[in-house]
Amino acid sequence: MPPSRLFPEHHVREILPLDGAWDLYLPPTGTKLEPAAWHTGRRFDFLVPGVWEVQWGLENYRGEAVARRTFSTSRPGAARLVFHGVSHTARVVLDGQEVGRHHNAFTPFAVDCAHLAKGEHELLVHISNEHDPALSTLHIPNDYYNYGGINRPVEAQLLRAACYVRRIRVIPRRSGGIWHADTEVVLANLGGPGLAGLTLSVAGVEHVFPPTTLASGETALAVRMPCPGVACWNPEHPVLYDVVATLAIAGEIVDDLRDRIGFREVRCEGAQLLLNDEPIFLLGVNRHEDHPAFGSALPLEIHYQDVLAIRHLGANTVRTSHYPNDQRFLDLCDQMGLLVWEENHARGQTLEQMQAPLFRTQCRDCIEEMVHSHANHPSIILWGLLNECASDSTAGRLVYEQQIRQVRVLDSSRPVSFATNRYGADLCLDLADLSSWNVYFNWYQDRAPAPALEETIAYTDAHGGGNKPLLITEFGGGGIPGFHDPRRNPKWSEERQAQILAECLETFLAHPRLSGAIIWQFCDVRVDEAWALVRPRCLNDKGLLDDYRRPKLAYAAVRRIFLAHRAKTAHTPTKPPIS
Ligand code: ADA
Repeated sequence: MPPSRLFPEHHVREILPLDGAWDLYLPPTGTKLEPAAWHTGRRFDFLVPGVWEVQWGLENYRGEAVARRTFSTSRPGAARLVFHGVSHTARVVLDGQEVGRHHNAFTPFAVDCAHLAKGEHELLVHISNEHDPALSTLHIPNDYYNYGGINRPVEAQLLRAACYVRRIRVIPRRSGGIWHADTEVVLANLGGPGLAGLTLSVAGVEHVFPPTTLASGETALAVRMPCPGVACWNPEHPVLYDVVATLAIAGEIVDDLRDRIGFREVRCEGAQLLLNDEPIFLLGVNRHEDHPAFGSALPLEIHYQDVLAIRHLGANTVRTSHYPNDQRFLDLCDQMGLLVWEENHARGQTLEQMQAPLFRTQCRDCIEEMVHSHANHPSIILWGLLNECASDSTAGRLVYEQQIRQVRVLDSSRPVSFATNRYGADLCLDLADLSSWNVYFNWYQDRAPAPALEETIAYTDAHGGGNKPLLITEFGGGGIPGFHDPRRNPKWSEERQAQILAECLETFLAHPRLSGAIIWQFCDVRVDEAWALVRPRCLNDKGLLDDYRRPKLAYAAVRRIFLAHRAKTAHTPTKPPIS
């Protein structure tokens, strides 16, 4: 099993995991590392995936570093280096040559090498986690932490030929009473023209494409395949099927790629969100990828335990606030039946920040990488973008329009939304398929949930969000773990946090206009020090669990409400089993 997924993606392509022991070099002083003199820096032992903030002495380091390792290949030929996440800006140097650059901690990238010699290779990754708009407009001092390091797995892929299967895309569609798979396979050719034979198998049904001459670059082949007899994917029965593309050149199998899919459709009809034609209600939590022992480089075990905790809570949904998540977490959601709102990486950007030229291109790349790499996950039912950005200005609206259009072009099979807090001023509600509100009734705003919700609904319906599903995408309050004062019941106490969530949930779950309520947030997370004065302990402590995943009072309070709600709506297909 490759370290990056929960199942083998290849049987033919040879995978060399590059996780484990690396060296990390930091500047001898300051935060800038002279590119050619990295070896004169301070050396640390570094475990990949990992962030340098876990090192003693580097807990607060923000600057440049170089991660280095060597690896050996047993034969010469074409190869790929695949990085599932470098936080946050990377320059890749292989055997002394720069071979790739990437920005954004939360999306994968690959470097193709048309020829890699047999033997030992040196791999350097120049990394920065600096807050510098000239480098990254997406990583700003934020209400979560921008770590430094290689936060997701890395692998070298040894190809058997210059042509390989770059990606598979499957959109399940039901028509004429049976499921079909609308598939597209993208082949890449790093060499001269080649005659390729491609076989695609979807849920056991096979399609052989006519032989195709591959020019260099990308070639996309598409086919609609009927898949009779398959079972639907839903949270109660998250049935997954294999998709395998096998590539032959001159009759010899040279490459393969496997993925997993689920047969389900999501759409909005009037004010309802439908999963396989049935209305669903999202009972959810927002989750950051963060843990005090691992930073953003969560090991599989933490992803798994988080899914268990979310299911035990009685939730059926997780929102990947505020960036694309690790594939292994999405794999777990697929197979354990959690619904996912996945979003691009852009939180709380001002209009000025949104207008920086780099912001547009970096968002564009992030969206493309997110959709290309995650589109087959049946658990992802919604794409989100631009959380709490400037949707209250006409110039901001242009950015919303552009990004929503981009998502729809890349994927026509899922609704798109954005979470807004611009109550009374939002100019973009008409653009999205669903209206999604971040509200902090009884926390930032002393507004009782019931009347405040009515006002929010009336405002939404009058400003472009009428006749569309409506979600509450964030609500909650701070709770400092272990701070109890049931008598005075002050803000920041566990009692008050539980009370705020319970009052909001009772209102939200009873309201027929809503299609979901997603709590802020799953667990406490580290934030940037710029937020220190409104974030005790420099953590956003609105978690149901603390940062080490120990439940606060709110967890049990929410669980009671979620379970009671599920018991009342036992007929809906949205209940993952509770362990
Ligand atoms: C916002 C934002 C979250 C978090 C939250 C809070 O709604 O989307 O990232 O900052 O507020 O805790 O205030």
